[in-house]
Amino acid sequence: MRKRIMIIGLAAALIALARPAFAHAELTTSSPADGSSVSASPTELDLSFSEALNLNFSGLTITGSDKSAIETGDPMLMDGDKVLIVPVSQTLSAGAYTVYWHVLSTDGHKSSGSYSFTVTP
Ligand SMILES: [Cu+2]
Repeated sequence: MRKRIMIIGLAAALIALARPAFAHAELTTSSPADGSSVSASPTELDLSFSEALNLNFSGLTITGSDKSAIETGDPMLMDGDKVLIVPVSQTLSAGAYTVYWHVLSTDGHKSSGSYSFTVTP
């Protein structure tokens, strides 16, 4: 327990040190989470970032295991423009899905990445 707190403290210190050089938006959490399994098809994807985003230049695509694109609705921002919310327009069948996100933070920096989750029957 104490070791975990130390590691969290160290990680926080490293993030604090890295901040001036890397102030652009990084994905901090998502729902469904990276590597998670969900039993129900999500109705939306929530991506939390470290910085506020510019909605006009931020978005995502989600693909199934056969690389086919999943239909999504219009993205929106919440919580100080740091959370990108994208409705999922179709029901996801069981399988693995990858989310490819790209964002422009309000400091003018672009960043992108991807993560995956699984829908279980
Ligand atoms: Cu930046």
